[in-house]
Amino acid sequence: MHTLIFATHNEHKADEVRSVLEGQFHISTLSEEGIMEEIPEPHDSLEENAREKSSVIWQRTGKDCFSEDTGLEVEVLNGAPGVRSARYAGTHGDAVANMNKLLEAMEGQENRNARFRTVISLMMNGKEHRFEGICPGRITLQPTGHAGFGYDPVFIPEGSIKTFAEMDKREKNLYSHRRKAMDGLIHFLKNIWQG
Ligand code: ITT
Repeated sequence: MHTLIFATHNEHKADEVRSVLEGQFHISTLSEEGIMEEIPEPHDSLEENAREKSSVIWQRTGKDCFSEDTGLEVEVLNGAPGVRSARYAGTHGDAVANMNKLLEAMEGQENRNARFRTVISLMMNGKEHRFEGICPGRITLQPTGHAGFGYDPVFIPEGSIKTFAEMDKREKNLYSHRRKAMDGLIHFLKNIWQG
């Protein structure tokens, strides 16, 4: 089976991606490759940050790899927190603080429209290929559910009445931005590897 490095330290993302791939390709994460340091995300767009992560790992390993960067884009906040989603409240990856800051920023707002956007950057033989996935939905008034990660407890995808944090991985994958971006990646890889 073909192996790809997934340039992430986020085990939740890796779990979701593995459950989409289900035995089609083998995924190896950065910790499994022995790469422990954080890869910087210094740019102002998801596209540039995703490319930074995949190209750093490509240069380091010389192996085919992909990364993804995801942002939550809220309509009344003009697309914020967007590329700053992980560090919206200051500390990288503090999900509770990030959600609290978001709910405060949206207090009294009737327009709760938002979307998750994922950009995947695949590096194969040093050349980049990019895939995008968008999940429209809305922000709840308070966190609900305990599954998933990040902003999942405050996001209801269009077509559902549950937050992502009230769904198991399989159900989240029916709607999710990450799965939609993965569909593009899988289609591309199947064409290359399986003709
Ligand atoms: P990497 O190692 O892949 O960079 P990360 O956790 O730093 O992992 P991102 O920069 O892509 O990931 O994450 C942006 C933030 O958006 C992340 O901290 C989460 O809080 C949130 N996020 C990303 N995907 C999400 C999802 O599917 N559901 C809820 N929140 C999500």
